[in-house]
Amino acid sequence: MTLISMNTADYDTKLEILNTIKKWETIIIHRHERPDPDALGSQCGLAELIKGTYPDKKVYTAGFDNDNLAFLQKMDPPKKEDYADALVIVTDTANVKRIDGKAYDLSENWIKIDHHPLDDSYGDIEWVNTKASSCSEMIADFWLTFRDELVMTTEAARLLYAGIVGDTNRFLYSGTSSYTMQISAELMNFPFSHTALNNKMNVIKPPVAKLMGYVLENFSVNDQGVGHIILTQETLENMDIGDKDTNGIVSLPGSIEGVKAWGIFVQQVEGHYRCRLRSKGPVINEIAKQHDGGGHPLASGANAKDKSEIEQILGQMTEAAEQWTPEAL
Ligand SMILES: [Mn+2]
Repeated sequence: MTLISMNTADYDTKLEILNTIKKWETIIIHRHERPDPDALGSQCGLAELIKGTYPDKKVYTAGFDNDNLAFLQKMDPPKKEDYADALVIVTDTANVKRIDGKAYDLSENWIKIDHHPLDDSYGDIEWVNTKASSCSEMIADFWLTFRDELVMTTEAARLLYAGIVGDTNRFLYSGTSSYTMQISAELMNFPFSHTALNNKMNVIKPPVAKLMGYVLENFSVNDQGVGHIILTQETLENMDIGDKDTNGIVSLPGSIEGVKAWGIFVQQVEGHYRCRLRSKGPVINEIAKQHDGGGHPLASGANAKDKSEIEQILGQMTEAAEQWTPEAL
């Protein structure tokens, strides 16, 4: 049986995107700063899908390279003058402020493809599907919608699969649907090694392993099930850890008994704290929005200027945790 898209609600938008892609010779794809596998997977996976289908088009990928994710793809950046006559597509990015590679505004023609709750409207065409587990799932769904026309390649399939695995934390998070599994099965039919890819994605550097130990040892949880840890610059320096290495520990506290929601507060070189908020049910993105951030209901980012703002965020999370009743099994 050949799977076709199960997402019929967005058909008109997807068709409009396909027709727009057809019209342009030069296409530049952006994604958010500090990329994760889904940002890179959706960005580079879409680039490969377009190149596989239309070999004559020039397709660029913009943004800074993240060495930790070099096994996915390196950027193929455009020159400034390429924007003069180009279509810009931004994947996995809720607001303009977070777009990586700042030349994006040099084009007048934009498409946004994203699965975050609608925060900042931008783009001439905006395709937002908050039910999708990942933006990579949306790109794969786009392929399935027009599978007679679009050519999926092994490299595109590998990238999109990595994005889905990344954003679902290996199909564990609530965003994982039966459709996510069906799409992933379709991608797995291509001859890349998903085992090798999964192994790469699971690798942690020795300093990160030490940081995991530190987090588990020093993590505190209040009576309402809200946990937190503050990682100061001094702690990070002692462990030879940079802010981007802290990605690997964010989901760690979720498996501790009784934890409903938690925050990892990472002090930045300038002194303020980057806040990574996670939850198993209590909604936290509304809280994140009040502190210079945003994101998904159960996974958000914010910024706190000092420890008293961290206290305030934890207070609000505690209130949300008190109001929350866990789902029955
Ligand atoms: Mn994503």
